Amino acid sequence: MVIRSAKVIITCPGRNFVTLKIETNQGVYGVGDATLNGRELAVASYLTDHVIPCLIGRDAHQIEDIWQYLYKGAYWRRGPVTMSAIAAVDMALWDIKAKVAGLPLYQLLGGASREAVMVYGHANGVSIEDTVNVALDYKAQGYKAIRLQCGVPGLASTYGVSKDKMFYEPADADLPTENLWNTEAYMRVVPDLFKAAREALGEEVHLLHDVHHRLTPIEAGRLGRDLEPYRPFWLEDAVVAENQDNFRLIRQHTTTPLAVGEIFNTIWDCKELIQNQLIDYIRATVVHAGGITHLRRIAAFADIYNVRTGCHGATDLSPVCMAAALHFDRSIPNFGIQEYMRHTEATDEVFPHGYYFKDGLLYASETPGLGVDIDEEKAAQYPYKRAYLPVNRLQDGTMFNW
Ligand code: KDG
Ligand code: MG
Repeated sequence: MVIRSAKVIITCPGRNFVTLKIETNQGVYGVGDATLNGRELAVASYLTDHVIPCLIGRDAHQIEDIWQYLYKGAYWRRGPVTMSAIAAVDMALWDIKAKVAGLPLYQLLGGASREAVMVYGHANGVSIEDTVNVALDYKAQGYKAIRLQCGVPGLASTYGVSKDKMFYEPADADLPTENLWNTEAYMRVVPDLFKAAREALGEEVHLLHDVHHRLTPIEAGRLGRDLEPYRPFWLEDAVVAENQDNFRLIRQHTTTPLAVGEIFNTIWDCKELIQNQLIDYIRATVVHAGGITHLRRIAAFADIYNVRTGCHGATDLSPVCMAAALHFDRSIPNFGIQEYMRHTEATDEVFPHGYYFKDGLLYASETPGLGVDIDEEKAAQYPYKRAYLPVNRLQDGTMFNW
């Protein structure tokens, strides 16, 4: 079965998504997510101009060899653009293989290690009270884990706190929005948020928080320690991670579990973090970390160091990526949790899928393949619209860490 053709589909049903569709000479096709928030067209070009010509005529079953060919053969390795493009090819090929086998993908990845996967939802609010009220709604909907983010007193806007309670979309403008940041005010409000949330929500529900890389290691150590009485499930992206030793310093000061990795692209970004047991959860996900093939390698490596997975699952990861992540999550032994942010209705219509949410868990589709498709006619109704993630500055105007 050889690859006959492949194309890139760009659509914006509320936000931009880039999807690769690979067709074989036997009529079977597969889809892969290639969305890189704020840099979508770079991946689209990488695929159309540089990858697709090399795929035509190859055996669609040779997933591992095609992965190695695209990674090693390009000479220029790693990076989000390259790895998102490779991921899209990898997802589409796994989709094809599972369709041909007549099995939902998780069956080809070793079968189910669990029936369904625990997810966390996002409770956002301008104030502590607002956030706690939204978190109570999530609890009432059956969520077992909830991420808490609230506005920082004195700051007009804060990255990670959405204006919309149902849908969170950080890529909000034709040119980057600029937010201001105040570490001291932030370090005061987050422990108060967790205290109020524990009191309102009780002991059973897991509580998470994302720092979005806005602290130094010693500040993160302090925040982790201040949150310990409220037993957070994790503290995410506490610091920037280019210097993996940052996490050693945090570890010396707190037992709050640490999660990082949504912007990682390969195992090399987290090798030291994992083998030195400096983190508890690795958040790399299918689309930005080289597809199912490479993410399985990262997870297997993490497993021997007691690090569990917590795949990124924000709205910029399309339903194609979410479907792939759920088959992966369902199969691996060291699954921890899956992030889940609802897509808009228009997105769900462009990407019909079989996965569903029930009682705090997501269930992977049981149809052969990934269990997700793209409706090309509907996709064509939503042309690409440039959108950027915001930029962060300290109040004195200095460009900040992340
Ligand atoms: O593209 C960036 C977003 O996906 C990211 O800001 C969301 O931090 C995020 C998260 O944890 O979902
Ligand atoms: Mg995050």
